[in-house]
Amino acid sequence: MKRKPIMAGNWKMYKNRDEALAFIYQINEKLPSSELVETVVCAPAVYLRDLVKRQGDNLRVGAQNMHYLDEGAYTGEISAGMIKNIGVEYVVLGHSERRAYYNETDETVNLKTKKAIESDIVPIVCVGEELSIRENGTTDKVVGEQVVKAYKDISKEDALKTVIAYEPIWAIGTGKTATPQQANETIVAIRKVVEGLYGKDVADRIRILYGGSVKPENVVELLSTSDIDGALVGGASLKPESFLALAEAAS
Ligand code: G2H
Repeated sequence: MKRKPIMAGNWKMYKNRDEALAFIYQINEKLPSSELVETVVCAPAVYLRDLVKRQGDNLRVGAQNMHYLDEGAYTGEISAGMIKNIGVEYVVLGHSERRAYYNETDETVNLKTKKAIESDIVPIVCVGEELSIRENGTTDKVVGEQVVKAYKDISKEDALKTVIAYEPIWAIGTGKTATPQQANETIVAIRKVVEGLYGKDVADRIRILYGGSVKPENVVELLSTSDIDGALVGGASLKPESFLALAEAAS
């Protein structure tokens, strides 16, 4: 089954406005066709509108988080409606940094995933294990449970509107990449869990990305595996030339 690859940059809390705009101008014309790869930049919220206005045909913009409610007295939060309204088309949900520092749980990831789907925003649902889990051999079980909880009460049709990102926590920003075999094996296991929930057709069609110290030097090998459909990239997505090389490799 041929799945369209996705190359998504996650800028986290980096870049000032000038740098963000310069980045877009530098990559817009050079990106591979969106018919070959979906290229997405997930930027800090304050730049989203500026980036959407300047995105070229082959680039899309994503947020890094959103609330699961439509509105309310939630100081500092941003709703799905707000980001949709300014043209944002993707959102990263359940990133391990949000799980670790901002009380994101499997339950809130599920609520946010449902709200993103309802708002016609593509959720990039992150799952991943800590080093101790990898070492005690329960990765597939732990990551599988995260997937099951994230997709609770989500229909088959809606599940197909989502993207999963497998990001082993021990490989994030550490320079340690899971080997292509390790990453692919866990992604195969995630696909099995999806098959258990929704059947083989959905499991064959849903896109599952790898994230964790992906860079131009290792992306080709990662993407040449059977089940890795692209990458969610932090550090290496910050430099235009490096992000272009990643998008090119995925095309
Ligand atoms: C994992 C990844 C992006 P990095 O967090 O989501 O970051 O590529 O810097 O490990």
